[in-house]
Amino acid sequence: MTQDAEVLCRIEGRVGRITLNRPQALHALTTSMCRLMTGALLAWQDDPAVELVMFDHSGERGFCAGGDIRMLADSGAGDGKLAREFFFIEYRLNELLFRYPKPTLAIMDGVTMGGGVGLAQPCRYRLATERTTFAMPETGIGLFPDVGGGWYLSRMPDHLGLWLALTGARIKAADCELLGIATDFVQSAQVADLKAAILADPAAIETLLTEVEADAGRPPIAQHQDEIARLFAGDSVEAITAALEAAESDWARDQLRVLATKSPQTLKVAFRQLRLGGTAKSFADHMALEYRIGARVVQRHDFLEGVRAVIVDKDNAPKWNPPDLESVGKELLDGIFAALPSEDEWSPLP
Ligand code: QUE
Repeated sequence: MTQDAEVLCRIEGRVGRITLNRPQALHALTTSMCRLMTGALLAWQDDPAVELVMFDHSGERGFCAGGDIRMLADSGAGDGKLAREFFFIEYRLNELLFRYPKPTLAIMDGVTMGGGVGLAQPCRYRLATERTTFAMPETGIGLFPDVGGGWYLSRMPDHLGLWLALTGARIKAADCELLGIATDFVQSAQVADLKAAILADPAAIETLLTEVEADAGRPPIAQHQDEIARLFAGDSVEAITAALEAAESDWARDQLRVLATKSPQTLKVAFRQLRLGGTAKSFADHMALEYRIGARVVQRHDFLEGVRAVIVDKDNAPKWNPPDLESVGKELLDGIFAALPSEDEWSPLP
């Protein structure tokens, strides 16, 4: 381990500690960060010196904003090889965490989006603070809500996960608790002491969390839960937008305005992805499906254009192609979801 590595993996006391350390990019994940974390987790899973694994981040801002989007777009504009390699390794890490044999803790004390969600959601303890902002914003850049999004979001009540996936809505700690995204809430001012206490006595984590647990307040989304349950129950993205149009509430109009800015291709991909994710036999099976999607969409127009508009030029005026929901046909979607040649398919770590 070196102090300037992009992720710091070390044993402190009886805790394997993984500190995301790329603050200039809000700790967005690179391929080498995923490799380092996977190596540490594999070494620790059979090491009796490690009782618990803790994920946190260095510095003040953000837990993890996602993935190295510029690299993915540069690769996608060419042969896509490095982008596929990133997804392959990242999803293996996500799946390893999903079945990890030791207790795991993610401290989501800041922005937690995309790739950060893939690290935090499989953890047993998922800590939110008043600084937590959670989102799966990929429909805004023509990507898709990956890292297991199709699995987790489809298992949330009342279509709230589908609402998160389609709109890319940003939510705070109380909503994260309502949705089961966070298991515990503490004030960020308590985080340093809590970490020190867990590092000193990881076996006491449940008691320690209970001792500092605070009230996250009222979840704002509860006000719209019934409306989401009704309006996002449709059998297609078009059915959902039709229901929103018919609803004639200010909130429904706001959702329509948001959806109109998103990639029509990604909206339909995400809808199908969550449908399939909700009935997947295993998390690993589902990640093989997400890899097929990722391998395709990373080379398509909407992702390259979305990154240009939102991340590079920041004009927030992407020109999607296909331009509307009606033009995103079944054949296009079938192609994105189709099996890859067997030698290119994703597989979990042995
Ligand atoms: C969708 C995304 C990402 C995003 C914005 C989206 C994403 C991501 C980042 C990001 C943010 C700040 C950084 C950075 C990356 O933004 O995955 O390096 O400093 O990593 O709308 O999927």
